[in-house]
Amino acid sequence: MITVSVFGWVPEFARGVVRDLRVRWALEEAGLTYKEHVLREGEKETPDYLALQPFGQVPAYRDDEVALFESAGIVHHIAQKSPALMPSDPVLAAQVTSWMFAAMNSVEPPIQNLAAIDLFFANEEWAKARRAGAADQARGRLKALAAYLEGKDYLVGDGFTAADLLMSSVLLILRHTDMLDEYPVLMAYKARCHGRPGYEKALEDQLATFERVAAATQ
Ligand SMILES: N[C@@H](CCC(=O)N[C@@H](CS)C(=O)NCC(=O)O)C(=O)O
Repeated sequence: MITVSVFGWVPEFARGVVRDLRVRWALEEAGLTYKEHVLREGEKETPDYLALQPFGQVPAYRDDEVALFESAGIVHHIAQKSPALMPSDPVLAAQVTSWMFAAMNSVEPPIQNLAAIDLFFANEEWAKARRAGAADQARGRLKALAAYLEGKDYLVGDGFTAADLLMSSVLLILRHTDMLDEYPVLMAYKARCHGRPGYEKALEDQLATFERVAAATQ
């Protein structure tokens, strides 16, 4: 049985972008069922949980063979089991893996940096001074990604892969801005990826958990 650790509560701005969404989505695409482990308050700091996720974050993942953390590492593990996420052709598979790292290492950091400025530090003087530079850095990556995706539906080959799952999840972090509107190619790409039933189900399930936990604690 596959288990994914998730939060039962997060602030409104984070609902629908918590990183267990990527894992839920990958499992939906792969057609694998899972159960949630909803962390109770304070559980993420316990030795048992830190043994699973050393940074006390979600998601953590467990199946009959391995216990894993880091959303991209987990998605990669799931993708190895599923042609819906990873092509069988070794050259294409290597390219997918490369793009998965690109999503995490080249695109997510400037986007996450901008989101942190906007969502956590907006009233700090240093954040106000830094915001324009951080936005420029994010735009630099978006511009390059849009140029690469021009004329393509997906990052690698002809079909959706784990690379698109991660890249479109990273673009979602910008939902509190209208920055993506500047790149119609990326808007269309994100809509293409997020129009998939697997994404919709994963999102619905993440949001349902917050509702269920809230109802149970009232
Ligand atoms: N690089 C990690 C980041 C995980 C992460 O940032 N998780 C957030 C939720 S989206 C979290 O658990 N935040 C609570 C905390 O850091 O204490 C991954 O992709 O799994």
